[in-house]
Amino acid sequence: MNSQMEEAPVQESRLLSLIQAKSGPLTQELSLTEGNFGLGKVPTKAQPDFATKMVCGFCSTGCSLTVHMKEGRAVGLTPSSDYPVNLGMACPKGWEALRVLEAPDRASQPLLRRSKTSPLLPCDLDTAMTVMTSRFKAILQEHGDEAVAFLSTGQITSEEMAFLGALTKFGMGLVHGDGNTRQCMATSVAAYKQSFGFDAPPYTYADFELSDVLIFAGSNLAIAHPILWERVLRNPNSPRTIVIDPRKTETAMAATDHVALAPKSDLQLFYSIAQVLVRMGWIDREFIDNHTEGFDDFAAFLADYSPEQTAGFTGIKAETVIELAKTIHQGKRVSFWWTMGVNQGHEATRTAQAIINLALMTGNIGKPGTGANSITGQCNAMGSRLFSNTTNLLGGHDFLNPEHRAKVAAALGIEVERVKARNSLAYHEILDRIREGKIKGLWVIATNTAHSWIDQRALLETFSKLDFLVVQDMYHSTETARLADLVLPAAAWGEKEGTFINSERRIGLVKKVSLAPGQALSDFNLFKLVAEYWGCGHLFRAWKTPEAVFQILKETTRNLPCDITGIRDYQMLDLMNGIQWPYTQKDSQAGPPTIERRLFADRRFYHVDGRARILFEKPRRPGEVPDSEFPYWLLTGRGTAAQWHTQTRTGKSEVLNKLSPQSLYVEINPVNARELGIPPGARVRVLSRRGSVIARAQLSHAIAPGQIFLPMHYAETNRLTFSEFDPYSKQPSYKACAVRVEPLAAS
Ligand SMILES: Nc1nc2c(c(=O)[nH]1)N[C@H]1C(S)=C(S)[C@@H](COP(=O)(O)OP(=O)(O)OC[C@H]3O[C@@H](n4cnc5c(=O)[nH]c(N)nc54)[C@H](O)[C@@H]3O)O[C@H]1N2
Ligand SMILES: Nc1nc2c(c(=O)[nH]1)N[C@H]1C(S)=C(S)[C@@H](COP(=O)(O)OP(=O)(O)OC[C@H]3O[C@@H](n4cnc5c(=O)[nH]c(N)nc54)[C@H](O)[C@@H]3O)O[C@H]1N2
Ligand code: SF4
Ligand SMILES: [Mo]
Repeated sequence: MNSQMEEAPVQESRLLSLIQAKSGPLTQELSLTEGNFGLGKVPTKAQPDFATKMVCGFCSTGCSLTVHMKEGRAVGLTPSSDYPVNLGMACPKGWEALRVLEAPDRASQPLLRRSKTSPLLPCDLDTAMTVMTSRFKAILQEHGDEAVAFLSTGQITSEEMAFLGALTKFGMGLVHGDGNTRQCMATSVAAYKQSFGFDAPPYTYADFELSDVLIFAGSNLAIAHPILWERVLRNPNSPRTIVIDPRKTETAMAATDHVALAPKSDLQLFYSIAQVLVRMGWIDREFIDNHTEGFDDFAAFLADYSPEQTAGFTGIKAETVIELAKTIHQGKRVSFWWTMGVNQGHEATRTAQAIINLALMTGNIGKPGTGANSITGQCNAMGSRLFSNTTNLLGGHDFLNPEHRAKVAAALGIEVERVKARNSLAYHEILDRIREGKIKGLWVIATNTAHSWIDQRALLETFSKLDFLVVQDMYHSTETARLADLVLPAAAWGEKEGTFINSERRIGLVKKVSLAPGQALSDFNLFKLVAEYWGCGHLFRAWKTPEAVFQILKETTRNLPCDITGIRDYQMLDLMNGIQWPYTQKDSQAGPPTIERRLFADRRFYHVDGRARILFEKPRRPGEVPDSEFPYWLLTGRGTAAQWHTQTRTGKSEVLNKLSPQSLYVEINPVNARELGIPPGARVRVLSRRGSVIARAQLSHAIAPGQIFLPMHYAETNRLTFSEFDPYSKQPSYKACAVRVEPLAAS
């Protein structure tokens, strides 16, 4: 190993300088100055202090944070008061966003394991790139183009996602790559595509304040999207807020109504609500006749789902269902919102569509305060849905459609033959192929699979089959990075520029306000390096900067529902406080974008005939349900507004750690605790057919008897979960499996 290289800043390497000459700067320098929006100029210490706005890098709410710069460095932040999303508010994670960049376990140099039994040791970037490209090439040569795959994320910029997708698929010739958005948003994507003809969440955040009835299904908004919950609280109409969740969550406690249904009984519940609406004639016949397809079959199907028939399964009394239907009928502006309680399920796509059907049949769509509204999770989940080039071709196109391939190739200026007419496998199918020994090389970017994937025992066994695992992360200490053969050190949010798309389709800007440690490079620059070392750098000569890529991505959206050809450049995004898609070139000729826009105001959906589809299917039982051996339902999800997922970032903040428990706890109903002889705070063992974990008992009436809840922020939780997937979206069903609880001797 070359120790000089280890010390040397990136820009001093001769090889890297040569690459920069070809592919644009890889520099570590800050380029942000007042007035240039982070684009190009080098600041000096003499420069006056200033503040600059950028979008938060945690959740999909997409709050704007004003970062305060002193002598060219970020010294603090405050929530931006003039941004239409957060209106001066931020949650604890946002406030701590700069702090987590400073952690001692930041990946600051590449780490390489020279043999399967050696430890990970520092190496220089040249070695890292040479080893990575030669190992992957050797695997491809021996086993074919399906033998190397990647797993990416909803947490890097759209420009980076697009670079990764284009590099791997058009440059390196890979076929398979999926992202952690499979764990999260795949159901919404499948549901919207089938129902509306395009993956199109229709709402704008103002709808939270305009509804008079808001229904939240499987969403703990107060914890997972606290600023959106604040928007609900600002609603001046004294709205009915109805939370459909087996647990009495923080959101349910604050809502006007809580419908505590049995886990995974949503589909039956929504069908019974629909049944009442039809039976009572509480439907919008004009809207149904003119703008939908499939209603009559649905109405006939519903005969078997009266509230009396479903009550035994859902645990919800017929009167409550009738009351719910009546509330929807009487509401003037009814909005339906859903998140992971719906998306993560064995029949998730049909459940999401059962919600969409309620909005369609009552005409609650396309108008202020209405909609069938899926809320996304990660800061750029929506960006990954459009631009990750994994299961969709760039821009929301289809790999299997020759016209789409030609259009995207033209927008990118590459030969169309490079765009293979092959769809990627989904996440769990990639893992299956690894298990079968068919995929031997894997590149993991900005996701912590070895904590967040379902059924960890199987996952770890699967990963051990890999010949070569590359993990690209901002920390070298993540559960997944520790398994890697090569760790690539990534710059983080705040250390790079690009765009994110939030839940309401608003494209916002992130900026480089801080320097990445050591040799860490932005994912964008790491992709550039891989392209050069692979020998396909010539394809990306125009991809010099994130903004140059943004211009290319704009072109891929032309004439699609997500057309953003009217957005001039980053500066326009900055000045307009983000812009929602669509915003076409034609729109831009009519004037600047309005601050809030929703879809379907014209009642036209994206299927060729302009009609939405009403889709339904007979409910099924989940693959695992409680029995005498494992008598409890295990629910999982977010435990606190202060922690983010696998805690790699938020776990580094002293403040956030004070706001949340440091080790695994299990919520258990006091009645069950008494039966099991478990006093408050006692240590218990939770067992499923796949493993066991130890947790502290937190007794709470928020969890129903017969159910327990484990937060996903602790690595242990997914040792218990059961691999089952929705057949359409292939999203894991994280929120339902069977477990047993045993008291442990006092400690
Ligand atoms: N603080 C914080 N905020 C976050 C995140 C984070 O890690 N921390 N992550 C972000 C991401 S990526 C996402 S996807 C979102 C997730 O946001 P949410 O989906 O709101 O969060 P979860 O807690 O995963 O799940 C929501 C609820 O689903 C319920 N649930 C479980 N099973 C069922 C069921 O069968 N039916 C119904 N109706 N409900 C059920 C759970 O009890 C839980 O309260 O949060 C985002 N925001
Ligand atoms: N049991 C259970 N499991 C779940 C869920 C559940 O509800 N229950 N929810 C699922 C859901 S919805 C989601 S979204 C997933 C989330 O699962 P993950 O994606 O695995 O969780 P994160 O902790 O967000 O991992 C992101 C990783 O990227 C790194 N990172 C952050 N920024 C950057 C960057 O700019 N560049 C690079 N290269 N790395 C970066 C972080 O350090 C971290 O290691 O978990 C899923 N798992
Ligand atoms: S609500 Fe989400 S986007 Fe807003 S500050 Fe918190 S984590 Fe960031
Ligand atoms: Mo998510």
